[in-house]
Amino acid sequence: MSNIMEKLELTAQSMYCKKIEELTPSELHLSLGKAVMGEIADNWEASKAKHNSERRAYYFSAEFLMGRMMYNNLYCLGILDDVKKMLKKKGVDINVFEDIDDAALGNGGLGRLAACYLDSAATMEVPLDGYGIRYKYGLFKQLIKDGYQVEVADDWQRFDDPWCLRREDEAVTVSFKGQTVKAVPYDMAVIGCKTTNINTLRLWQAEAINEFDFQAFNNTEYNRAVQEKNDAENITKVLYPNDNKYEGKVLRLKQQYFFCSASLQDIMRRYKAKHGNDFSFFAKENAIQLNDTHPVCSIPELVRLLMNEGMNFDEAFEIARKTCAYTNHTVLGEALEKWHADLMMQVIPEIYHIICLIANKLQEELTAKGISEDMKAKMRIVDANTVHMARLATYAGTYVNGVAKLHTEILKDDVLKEWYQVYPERFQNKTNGITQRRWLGLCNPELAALITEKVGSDNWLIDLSLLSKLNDCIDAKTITKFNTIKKKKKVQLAEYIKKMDGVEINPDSIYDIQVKRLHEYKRQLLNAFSIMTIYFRIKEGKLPNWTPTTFIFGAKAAPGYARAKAIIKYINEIADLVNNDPDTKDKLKVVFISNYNVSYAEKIVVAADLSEQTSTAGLEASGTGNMKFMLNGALTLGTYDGANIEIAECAGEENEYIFGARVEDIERLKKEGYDPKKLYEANPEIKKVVDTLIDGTFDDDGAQGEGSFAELHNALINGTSWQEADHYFHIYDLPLYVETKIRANKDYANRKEFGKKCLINIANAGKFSSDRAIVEYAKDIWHTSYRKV
Ligand code: AZC
Repeated sequence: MSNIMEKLELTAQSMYCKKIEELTPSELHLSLGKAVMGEIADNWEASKAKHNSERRAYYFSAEFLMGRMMYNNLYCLGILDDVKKMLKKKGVDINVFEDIDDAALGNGGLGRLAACYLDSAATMEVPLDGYGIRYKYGLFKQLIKDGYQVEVADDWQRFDDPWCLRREDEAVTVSFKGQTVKAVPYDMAVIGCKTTNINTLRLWQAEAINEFDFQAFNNTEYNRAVQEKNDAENITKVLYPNDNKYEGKVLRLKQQYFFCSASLQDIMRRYKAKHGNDFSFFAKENAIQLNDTHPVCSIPELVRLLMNEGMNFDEAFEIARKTCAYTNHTVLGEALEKWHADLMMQVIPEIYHIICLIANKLQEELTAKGISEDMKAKMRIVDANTVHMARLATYAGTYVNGVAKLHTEILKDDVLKEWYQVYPERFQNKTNGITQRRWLGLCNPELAALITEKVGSDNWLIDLSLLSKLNDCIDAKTITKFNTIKKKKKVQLAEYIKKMDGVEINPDSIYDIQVKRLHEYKRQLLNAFSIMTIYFRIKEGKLPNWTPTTFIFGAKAAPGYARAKAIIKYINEIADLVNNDPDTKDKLKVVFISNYNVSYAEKIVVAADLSEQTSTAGLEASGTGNMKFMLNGALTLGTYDGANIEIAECAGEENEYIFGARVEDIERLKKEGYDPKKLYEANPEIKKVVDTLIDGTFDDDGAQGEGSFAELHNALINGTSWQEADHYFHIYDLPLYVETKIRANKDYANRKEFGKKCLINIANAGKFSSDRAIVEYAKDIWHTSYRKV
């Protein structure tokens, strides 16, 4: 420990000629980061050597949503409190690191899951390293202006990046048709908890081979002089800001191929250093997990690299097939990647050629198995000039997994139905998880201390199943302690919201929170409608015993997603109305916080009473926010969907607020012919609420029935040429949802009973640790070693 402070002093001195107390926050961040990196260097080297001597796995992901690293790293090293004290002695408040931006190299659930998995693998001593992209600009920052989302570039590296080591010596080249670039690795240490194990996240940055063309410069062609540099750097310039939506752009395909090729070359180099040109051990020593289809061009790329080593196609294919496994994260059609063959041919023709060979091989294999022509047609990897990446991944890999029980069932019965019929042994479920280090230990030290007291040790940090011990100590005293902690976290969140968004909220009100990406299927609009319903009822005196409630929203919309943006504006219009109406302003408060990200989430999930998880049944693959809320004692107000189902199974449905149509109901409604217009016309309360989109209640920027609110209204009631009315079943679920919300509101008044439910949720959250999930991957898919706790 004193070691760290000495190192810090030296770093501050040598880098800035300053004493610790004189450093600016960003200088302190860099110096302390460097000091920590120095401290862990030996363990990191030792871990690398160990992983290199055994079977190991790699997590390939276009996104790693790491969040802020400083607190987490100090926490996992077990020195956060000490560093805090030592800094305090120097008159420095450790909260200065709140000025440092998150590393937001991901969009939402999929990227954050990758980050939780790296954390868990390090702690569970699974030899797993991550491979991804070092975007210059991460996910945009969100401002809210006049109720609208405004996007600003996220230049996260402006604080420098002490956690990454640039490894120039291990750079490789990646070629596209007509362009060859350098891929430079940056290594980030992923520090385990209560272990000396440290894993690595290697992120690739694209750079030019020749940065500057002097000839062109001399000819006064200044743009051409730097053209190669710009063209290369553009590849890793920015993260595509889409969540659950595929964008078939050349640059995106380049990003994917770029990091896959670089990572595979890296793995091959390491392998060759051990075994030379004998590739017979490759699949025995390496497992590659493909995080969604974004890295699926790894399969043909691995085949290509092996063929370059002298292997024939069939041999190379067998190795690739035994090495790769694929995780699916969504059933939404618009998110399933399908690349246009022409585009692929234009960018990576050799890869396209290999995909065609794989596609033919599949057809031969299916013929040999006696599969019908009809089914074979449905399984084509290349069909009508389109490459189906999920099919490629399912065929050319060991396993395919869904991310919650229901989701895996839907893959088997629907999305990948034919595949399940032919290759049933390949399908697995791996319900998602979250790391309890960041999502409880670090963000809720007060609750963590209570848990440690009750469990008898802090071993829950590495074995979350120990939480079940809490089941035996849910007494009046513990409930009171829990309620006191919750109140404290609510006060802290109120202060933070005041500071960040300038809005005052009442910590004695219920905090009913929905934070996640904005998407129609997640149904933030349903939540908005429920608030309007309650607003009208309060005004009519129909809810005399309503406990004051603060509805908190946080959500980024993809910049090109017009409806999502309209929903943000609509929520902000509701906030304006209910927060200022004298009849309701003490009973309802609506806040749309801006720039929801990992660091904001750490303050939010700890303060929630109700966790809104309102997706249309069958559409949210799992959800992981739901788990973060549960672990911190919020009750789920949600549909029977994704991991909500398993949450309710673990904690008991009587301890959650589950509402609405289930998958079977949705199927039935679709079959019968769902008619939202009829429901809307028959129910004056629904009509009044939905019509606030068009009746002048709200200002859609003077659009008066012609703008984005009217478009939302029309999509709900009439549908469009490309989508049936109310595709996401808002109108059907609204009355059920409102009644459930009112029931939760009533229940909250009984503080003891409600607190008891919260504690039961915490006690039964053990399953949702990403430690459990990562060990399942290690056992069932990768067959690597792991820690026995
Ligand atoms: C998300 C799913 O929507 C979410 O339900 C799941 O919890 C999460 O992955 C982790 O598995 N999917 C995505 O973020 N998908 C894309 C393509 O962005």
